[in-house]
Amino acid sequence: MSKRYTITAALPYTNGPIHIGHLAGVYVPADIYSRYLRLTGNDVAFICGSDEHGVPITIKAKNEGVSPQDVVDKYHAIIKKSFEEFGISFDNYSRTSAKIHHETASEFFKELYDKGEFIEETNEQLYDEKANQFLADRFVIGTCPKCGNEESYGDQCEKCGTSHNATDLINPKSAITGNAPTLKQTKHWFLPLDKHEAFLREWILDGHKSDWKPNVYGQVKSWIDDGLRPRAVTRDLDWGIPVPVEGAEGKVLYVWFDAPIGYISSTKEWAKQVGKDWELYWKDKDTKLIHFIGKDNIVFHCIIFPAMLKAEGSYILPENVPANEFLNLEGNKLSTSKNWAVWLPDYLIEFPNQQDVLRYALTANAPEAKDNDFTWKDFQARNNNELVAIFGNFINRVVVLTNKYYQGIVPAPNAFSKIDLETLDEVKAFPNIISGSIERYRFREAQMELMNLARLGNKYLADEEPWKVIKVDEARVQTIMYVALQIASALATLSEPFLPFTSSKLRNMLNISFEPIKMSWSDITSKNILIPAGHQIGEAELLFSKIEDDTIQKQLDKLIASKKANEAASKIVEPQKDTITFDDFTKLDIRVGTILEAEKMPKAKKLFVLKVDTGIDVRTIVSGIAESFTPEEVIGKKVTVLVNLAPRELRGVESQGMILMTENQEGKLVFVNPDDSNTTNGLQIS
Ligand code: B3M
Ligand code: ZN
Repeated sequence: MSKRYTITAALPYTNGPIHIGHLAGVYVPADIYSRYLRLTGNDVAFICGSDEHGVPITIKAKNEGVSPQDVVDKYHAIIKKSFEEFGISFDNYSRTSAKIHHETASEFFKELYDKGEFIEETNEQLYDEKANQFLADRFVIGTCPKCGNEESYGDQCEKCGTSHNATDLINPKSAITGNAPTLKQTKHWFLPLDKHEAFLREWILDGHKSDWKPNVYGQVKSWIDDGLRPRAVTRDLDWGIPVPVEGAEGKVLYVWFDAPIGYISSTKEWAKQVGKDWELYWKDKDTKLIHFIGKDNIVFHCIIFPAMLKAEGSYILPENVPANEFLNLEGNKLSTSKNWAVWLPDYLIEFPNQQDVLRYALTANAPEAKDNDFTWKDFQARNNNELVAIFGNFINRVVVLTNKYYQGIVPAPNAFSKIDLETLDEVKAFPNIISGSIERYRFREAQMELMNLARLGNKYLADEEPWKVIKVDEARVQTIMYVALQIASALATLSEPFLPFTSSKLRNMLNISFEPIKMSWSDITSKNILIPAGHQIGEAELLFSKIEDDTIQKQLDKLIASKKANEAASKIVEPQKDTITFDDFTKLDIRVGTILEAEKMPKAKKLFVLKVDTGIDVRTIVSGIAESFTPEEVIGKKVTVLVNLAPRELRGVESQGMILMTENQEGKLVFVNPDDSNTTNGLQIS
């Protein structure tokens, strides 16, 4: 039975292009699901848009010396294009800077405000005196009170997923100036999540224990069990949607308040364009609302947004929130700032027209239940061993042989053998198998089954060997090719959600569209004939081509270059110390000395006890160089010695001076050597 679905995919922050992690985690699964639902006759609104507010965008604009609007204009265009290029079949891709969104979000806030759903409170928030700014969200970094991650943001810890208030952070630091913030009074509006706790418990913890993914359910449960507290939904920032009430000058809506409303405004925008009623997609209880998101978005979609919808009162709640875990790249976390990523625009330059290969590899390795790793070797293997060797090979043989033997006309079958009948029966089972997996959000499994259908076809041809039989039994070959063509035709339909470009090419080749030989998912099971005898197919076209080792090596080299650049960039050059006067300097009595003896100080890893001939005397100096040198390496060495440093006792030994050391470019401790100059950094006294 046809149903109505509103399917949303997380709105990407518009501060950079999209990479494979985004595609694998959210957009490809959401697209597979939406395409599948359309193909099975449902009414689908697949909704997304750019998330253009929030601190990440402001920070990017600051770093680049441009306005936040410049940043979002640039990346909105890039991201939108990438989605189109990769066949992500949104019904609408909007943006949160659109007028319709500002209006929708403002009205939503006003509605809750008028209903008394907010707490208005003036309290102390973190403030950066130097930057003259309140610090919220990504403007502040500190230790997560829950898991101890030292790099938690003000609103959320990316390590444990907890969402908190900025004032909860331990040792907070401004991300703008690095300073410790002070506290300053300011007024904000809070959504009292505690008030919605009972409803959330019942709706999710009791109602969705078995149908929500365990990773999602678990995170939500732990959050609710920790106790819900009021959350500020406004911010003291100048980029965002102005808070639409009196006395809120200079304040905007918290990005996580306005962004999910973006799903609603994007649906409105779409409905207007196509002449539909948007409210059916958000307010009719027969509509199924599904949010596809990444794991760091769970609490916002499972707790905060539903609490907002519930407080408003007229909206439906999500039926499911299938969040994926993270995808890593070659063993390391994907990172925009470290350029450890495969960006979609770059991919298409290297692999033009090979969107389906990436979609396939990402789905085959999707981080559905745990974090997973993308490797270029696996990508190559998936392409060469599966798409080329199985799917492509099967289709190519079918189309080439049909053209060769029958001028491209589907032959009429003769008597079916047992194998033929079993094979045709097996084909009929695939739609249900694949549906079952897709409907449980198991897209890897679903795609594996699709490939199993291609495997079935490939094996059938390899076993029946029409290219041999043709010499002895032409009538039999007609039947073999007829059966093979039915499999090819089933593949054309069933591959559509996963490999839309391939499916379209294949339908062209077989000269079938979904019209006029109307083929839907269930026809494969219910009809005996998918492509009839007498139907004219087209010429063979290559669906996939082999990816060579050197192409893969090129991608790996790119990553190695990123790694090297990161290592170079992460070397911190200590800033110059405060200026000293010449008089200060002349107070130092520096002499050339020779190390006569060196012994490790017992129970002190770093210390040597040295006997040094200073030219004035032979004295004892304790030096912290024992981790960088052996005694043998330093005995006999000419060194620079500060001789008039006040004596100091170190572990019971009086040190009467100091050996001057510094670090070279590789960060290695070296002597300030009177004979040569292998020193580069500022003088450091060891
Ligand atoms: N922009 C977060 C993200 O890109 C955020 C999602 C919003 S969905 C309403 O991770
Ligand atoms: Zn944490």
